[in-house]
Amino acid sequence: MSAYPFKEIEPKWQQYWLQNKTFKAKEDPSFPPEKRRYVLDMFPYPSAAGLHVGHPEGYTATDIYCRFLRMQGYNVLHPMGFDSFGLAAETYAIQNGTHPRTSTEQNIDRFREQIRSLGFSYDWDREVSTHKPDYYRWTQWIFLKLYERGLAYMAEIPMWYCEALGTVLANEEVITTPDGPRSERGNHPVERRPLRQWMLRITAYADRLLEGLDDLDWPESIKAMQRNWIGRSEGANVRFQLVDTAAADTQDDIEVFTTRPDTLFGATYMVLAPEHPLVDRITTTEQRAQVDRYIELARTKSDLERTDLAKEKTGVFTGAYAVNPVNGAHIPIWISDYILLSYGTGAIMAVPAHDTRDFEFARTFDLPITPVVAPADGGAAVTDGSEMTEAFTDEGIAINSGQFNGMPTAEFKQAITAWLAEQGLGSHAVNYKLRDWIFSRQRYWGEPIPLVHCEDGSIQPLPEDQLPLTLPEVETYKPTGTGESPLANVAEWVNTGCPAEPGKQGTRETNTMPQWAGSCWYFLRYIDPHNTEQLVDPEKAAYWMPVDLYVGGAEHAVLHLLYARFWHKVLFDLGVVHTEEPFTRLVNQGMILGEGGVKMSKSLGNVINPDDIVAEFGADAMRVYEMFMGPLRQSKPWNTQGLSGVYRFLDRVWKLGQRSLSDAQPPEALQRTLHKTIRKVARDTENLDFNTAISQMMIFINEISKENTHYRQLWEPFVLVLAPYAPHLAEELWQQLGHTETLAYESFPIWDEELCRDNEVEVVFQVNGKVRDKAVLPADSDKQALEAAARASEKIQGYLDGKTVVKVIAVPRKLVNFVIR
Ligand code: ANZ
Repeated sequence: MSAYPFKEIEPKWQQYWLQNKTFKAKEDPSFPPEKRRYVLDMFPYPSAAGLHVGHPEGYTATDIYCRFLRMQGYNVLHPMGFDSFGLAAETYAIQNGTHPRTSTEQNIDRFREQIRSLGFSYDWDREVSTHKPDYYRWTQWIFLKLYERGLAYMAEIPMWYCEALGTVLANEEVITTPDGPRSERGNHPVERRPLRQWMLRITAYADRLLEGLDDLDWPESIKAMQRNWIGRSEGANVRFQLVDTAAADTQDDIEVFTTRPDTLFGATYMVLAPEHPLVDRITTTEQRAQVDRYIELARTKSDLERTDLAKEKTGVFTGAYAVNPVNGAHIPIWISDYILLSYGTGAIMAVPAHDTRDFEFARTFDLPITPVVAPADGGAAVTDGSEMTEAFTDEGIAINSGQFNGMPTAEFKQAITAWLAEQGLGSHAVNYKLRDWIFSRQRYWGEPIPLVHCEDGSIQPLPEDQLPLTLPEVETYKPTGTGESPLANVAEWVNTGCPAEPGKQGTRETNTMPQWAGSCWYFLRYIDPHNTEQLVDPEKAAYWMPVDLYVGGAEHAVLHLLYARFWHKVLFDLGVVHTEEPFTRLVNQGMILGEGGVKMSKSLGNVINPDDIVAEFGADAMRVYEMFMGPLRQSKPWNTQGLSGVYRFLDRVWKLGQRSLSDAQPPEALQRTLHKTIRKVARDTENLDFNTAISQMMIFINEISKENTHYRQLWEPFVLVLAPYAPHLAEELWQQLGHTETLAYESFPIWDEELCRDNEVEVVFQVNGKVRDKAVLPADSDKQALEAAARASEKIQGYLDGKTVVKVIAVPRKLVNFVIR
């Protein structure tokens, strides 16, 4: 018998689904809210390289899940589109003169082809591309709403600028080298220059962005990253008077932000960021030359380099002194690059006894160290700073702190903050690491910002009925060399009327939006992609939103997900959407590594092209293989042998399907295997544990292959169970069974609990001896099977993540224990 003819089957069913619009989603009111699901993939950037094997991993996972849901009677929205603005198309345009639209749309066509060749069940009538004017019209509309609400503003921001490339660079485009920061492209020197930028006031939403995380079903690690990124700190702002000297203007005082106001008695010096505006005014004549030199040096360093804990501390004394408000001590004021201008007030009180960086700085420059906190557990209190070998950063009990001695840290913080407020010297303060979002790019290939700078100096929004403001054609995509976008060269586009005052002149904003913009809200447009009156019909949005499951790579842990949450909250405030959060459940697929466990990369020559796999083994084999490689959330290496194994499994299924069917009653043992298979596949698919579902299907096929008779009663349900995973093959087999319509909406088989119940035991999963999860498993599961089941548990994965498993103890019928370090 010939091998299974995937080359005929697969295109045939892809055509069928497309022509019959099998997966078209409708807002059908007969589905109650709990029977509607919105399942979303992170849409791809259509790069010239085409799809890589990482894309189909997440896409296959959601596709299986969606196909399963439809068979469970859900109404499913599952769309796909393209994140099609961005730098790569522009760089290509500069090199080859091809319009970015042309190359982008070619890439999109190729991506769409590749995605379709994998048989995903998208509703293609909802496809969007962020570079299309009927899409970005609404991106611009959202920008206008942000502007109206005071959430978009202009500011001079120090930006990385590369003289040689004549352009501004994003942080990601700047690399750290021994010769200072350089451009990733071309390795040219770069420096910070203040440039006019559009900013979005995401900081106004900091607290809501934090609070919203609590109720989301997201990986804890991603939530933690978002919390750190927002970086909320509570403490106090404290004002220090300057000591009257010839140079210093004693009218000024220096305000600092501290999370440890309880250490005020231990503040033995102060440090300002080199760019702090007071530096110029307080520096004494003797120190001026040194200070100026230091400031010049700091300008070329990135924030990351400046705050690197491991780095040698550098700094210069300004010659000025301040008064410590609690004890009247005169303390010297230094500048150092470990203080960032952009955080807190850009100045600190240094407490070397209790802050690691201050400690190193004090040791380097021989500044006094006064301990003011002793360990609460009564451990040996160091009262003399000269005896300290490192800073004591824990909380504890106050010492060397006058009337506050003996007070525990938390209480002292409150007491001193109240005292400072009474004295008019300070107040309770909250600080965020989160900065406002620099939202403009000096580029061509992005959404134009729909604002006009009018003659009278005012900035006027374009009236909504003039949207979309489309990109003009330009002669060159090269940056202007002045830090302005190439759009600045197009006089006939730039010069326009002032929208507010007819007859008056204006010039258009020439900066464009960053690539993040379009991806902040695309999931809303899928809901109503052809609406010319509204971004989305609120009723349709209410039907589908929020997204029930969002699957994509962990590389978007912070920026994309934070920006999208921010915009969603603004749209919520505008009444466009009815939920505060866009994505209820988030799953990050693990990375697919090259054979041998290393990253796939062009230079290693180990990149796998999905097209080759589809051509040689078929789309179903590719899908099943990628899901069989290991748990979805874990990274795993590509393995060609594993792929052949999956291919042989599908080939066996095909060949079984070609046998003649018996309508006789199958033996009970086989019925039990079938029902266990149905149950396992249903449960595992619901939990996205696809690898274990597939192995159960393999077990089933093994069992029935041993029989001489091929039973319809076993085969029909199996074909349906297989369908979400290998849909082309399943459709073909279903047709061979005499059905004339797609199986996409057939009911997923129901298992008989009675038939599943033989010989099962509850097994507990432990990590370092603590029970962390349990599962009901076949009583005869061997050690390997037990370990595999434990590793497939999401809870256990959480504990193993990033840890080294030293030993695995598996006791059949009882437990699995992971000893980790
Ligand atoms: C005195 C002190 C004593 C501090 C102590 C810490 C420990 P987080 O928690 O990250 O918010 N700081 C304030 N502004 C800074 C700036 N612009 N650049 C660098 N460091 C800055 O950190 C707040 C603490 O970081 C502040 O509390 C301040 O040092 C420092 F035992 O003040 B602390």
